[in-house]
Amino acid sequence: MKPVPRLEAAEIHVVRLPLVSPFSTSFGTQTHKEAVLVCLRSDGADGWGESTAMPDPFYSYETNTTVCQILRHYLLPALLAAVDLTPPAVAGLFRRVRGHPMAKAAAENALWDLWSRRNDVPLFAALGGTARRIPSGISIGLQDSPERLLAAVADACAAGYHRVKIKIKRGHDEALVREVRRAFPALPLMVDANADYSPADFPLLQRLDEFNLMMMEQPLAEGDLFQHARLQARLRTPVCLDESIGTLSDAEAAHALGSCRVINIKQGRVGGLQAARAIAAFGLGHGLDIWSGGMLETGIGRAVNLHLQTLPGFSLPGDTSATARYFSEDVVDRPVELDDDGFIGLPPGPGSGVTMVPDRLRRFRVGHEVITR
Ligand code: OSB
Ligand code: MG
Repeated sequence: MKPVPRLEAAEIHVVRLPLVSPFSTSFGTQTHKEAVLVCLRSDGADGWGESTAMPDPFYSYETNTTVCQILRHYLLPALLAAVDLTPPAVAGLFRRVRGHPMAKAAAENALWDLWSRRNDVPLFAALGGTARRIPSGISIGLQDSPERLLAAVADACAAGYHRVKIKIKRGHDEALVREVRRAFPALPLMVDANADYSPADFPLLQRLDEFNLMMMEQPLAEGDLFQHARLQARLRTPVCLDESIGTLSDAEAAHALGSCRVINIKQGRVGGLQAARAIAAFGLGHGLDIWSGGMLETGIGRAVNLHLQTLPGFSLPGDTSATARYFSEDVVDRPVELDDDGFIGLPPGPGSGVTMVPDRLRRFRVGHEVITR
């Protein structure tokens, strides 16, 4: 790939957007989306990236505070100092920093966007993907009552989502899944536990086999590939790993151990698009189903997730749903919408295809800093 002209400046913006409705998982409830955005500038062009970290270390150890600190002191200075910078070279420049994949992904995403805008190609083409419409999927948070859950699933079906994921946690599982399955016998349905269960719960998790779920996402602890393998051996339902897969070697180990049959790739969780692409290629070559997760991203990260899903290996609908489910106003245009048949078109034009709206950025912004050479 052709290098971008030397970067002139890098900016960190922290935005906080109210969610249209609260989103609850086994680890907590979010009423707002607070995200760290990175803007890279070179020769009159801008590239934007978004971190998938949250304010609290409940999904992963990173927080928006650690993301800002790692970007400010290590990652953005490394990009500003680099000559002959290309997106695939970023992972090498960042290698010295241990961990912090969400900080790395935000910076790398911004460079992919900048590179493809400067070269007047859509992001999917820069990544080597094939233009196609992306099948939508939806992740429905824990609800206050079974009636509300059934209503939310009915809404999702009416909107045309290709598959429905519902969150479960200890004590809010078997009976809920039974009711949803009874009301929607043919629905492509799956559950996500966000690591809430332990090996003591194997009997319960085995009873979920009865409901013909597409998969069971991250039932056990993040670091526990061994117990996931023991569980998968006892289940007919495929296990899908989310939190457990931080690197390509995690995917290799999970496959070798038989810990899962499916991987939810979040490009933020694995350190960016280059790493996500490598894991998708591994999945394709080894019979693992792969799909793209989501982290309630603003339009910046949501567009990246759509482009990512044009790559070979993304065999199942992901968690990319319509912007209006999350935000009444986003920081970028245009919002993601579903076609009549539940597909999502790629944002048109070069780069990620979405455009920052400066007035909205200013209104939602709770932090801003400029890093110079
Ligand atoms: O486990 O996939 C998850 C949101 C925040 C943190 C973790 C998860 C999720 C989702 C929502 O399931 C996916 C989305 O709608 O973006
Ligand atoms: Mg998950």
